[in-house]
Amino acid sequence: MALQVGIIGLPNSGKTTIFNALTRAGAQVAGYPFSTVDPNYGVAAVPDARLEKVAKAAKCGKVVPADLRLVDIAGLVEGAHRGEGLGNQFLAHIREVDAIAHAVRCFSSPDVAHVRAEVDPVKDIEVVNAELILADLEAVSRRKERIGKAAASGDREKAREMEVLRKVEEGLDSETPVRAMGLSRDEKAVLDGLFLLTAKPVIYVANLGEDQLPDGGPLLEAVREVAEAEGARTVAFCARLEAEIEELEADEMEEFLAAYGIERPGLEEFASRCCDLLGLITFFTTESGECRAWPLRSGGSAVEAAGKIHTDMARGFIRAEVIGWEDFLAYGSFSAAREAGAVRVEGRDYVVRDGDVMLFRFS
Ligand SMILES: Nc1nc2c(ncn2[C@@H]2O[C@H](COP(=O)(O)OP(=O)(O)OP(=O)(O)O)[C@@H](O)[C@H]2O)c(=O)[nH]1
Ligand SMILES: [Mg+2]
Repeated sequence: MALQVGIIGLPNSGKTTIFNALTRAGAQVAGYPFSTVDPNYGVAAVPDARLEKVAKAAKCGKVVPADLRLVDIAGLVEGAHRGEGLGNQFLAHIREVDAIAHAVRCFSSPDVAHVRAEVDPVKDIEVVNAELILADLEAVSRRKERIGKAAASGDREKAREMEVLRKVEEGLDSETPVRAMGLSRDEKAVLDGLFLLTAKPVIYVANLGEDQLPDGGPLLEAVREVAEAEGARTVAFCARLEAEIEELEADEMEEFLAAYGIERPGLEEFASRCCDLLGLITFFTTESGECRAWPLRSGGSAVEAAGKIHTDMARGFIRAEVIGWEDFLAYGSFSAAREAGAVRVEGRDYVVRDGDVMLFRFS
């Protein structure tokens, strides 16, 4: 199963607008809460300036960016862990994702209902995070009940699990998400089967109003502070504006962005941050006139990379020729780079680096 990022947040925070802008899926957006009930699944192309450069150097006619899988989830309200709103459904959908993009409303608009009288992104974040923490507390307490007897009667593995569960419970009680508890690899492994919501990596997406561009102002500052406190990143953009510019040609887009004082579409940064969050790196191929970016888990080997392209390539793997993307630009082809002695020959266990351009030999 390909890794996916779930977009969560309060109703009317702009989740579906963000999802549509990235995936061009055209899912329903509305000014009333709970316009999304069933999750929307979509695939976005990850913009990558390196890919464009490699394609140009290799004179490739076709450019295929890496995919990012997104899920747009129903809005959450206070009490979701008890089943308020679309609570339980919402939580079940979050369990399935590998990372979370938490959409936070910073824009004010008289046409778009808000659960409170005024826009307060910090309170909004607290409401959402509190629900996730409460849901995790329930999961932990259920697990404790389940293994309590075994742990007490000398089952060492269960006793160890109990120890970790107690530690996590304590942290959750003091409102710390699991991801910010500094757990060891072993401790995390013990928790794996529980699919805890606050253990998932998160990025905050501050959805700004058109009038808050380009720098976001005090509301964005406040979101950043909350994010930093738990070691998370923030991206900020105006989702509605970004959705509009997605429809434009490149030069028109630049003009449009410049009018708002923006250098680069926020969606681009968001997509690439999502890949980081999922622990993915990118390698490139330039075969048969097609330049392509492929996602690979960080630490992945050459044979795994080959398997991304085709299972046969992994099965019959002989060797990989590798050159960093920046070095590749000077040559434009593997044959030219090979002649200059700039290509490395690597075996199946080679750990692929972010930005490698690769050519696989297989039988
Ligand atoms: N002014 C302004 N309005 C926005 C922005 N982003 C979204 N909206 C509007 O806010 C409303 C809600 O947007 P949605 O994307 O449907 O919000 P949602 O979070 O998916 O809402 P639910 O699915 O109901 O939970 C729509 O009317 C959008 O047009 C923005 O950046 N600025
Ligand atoms: Mg929606």
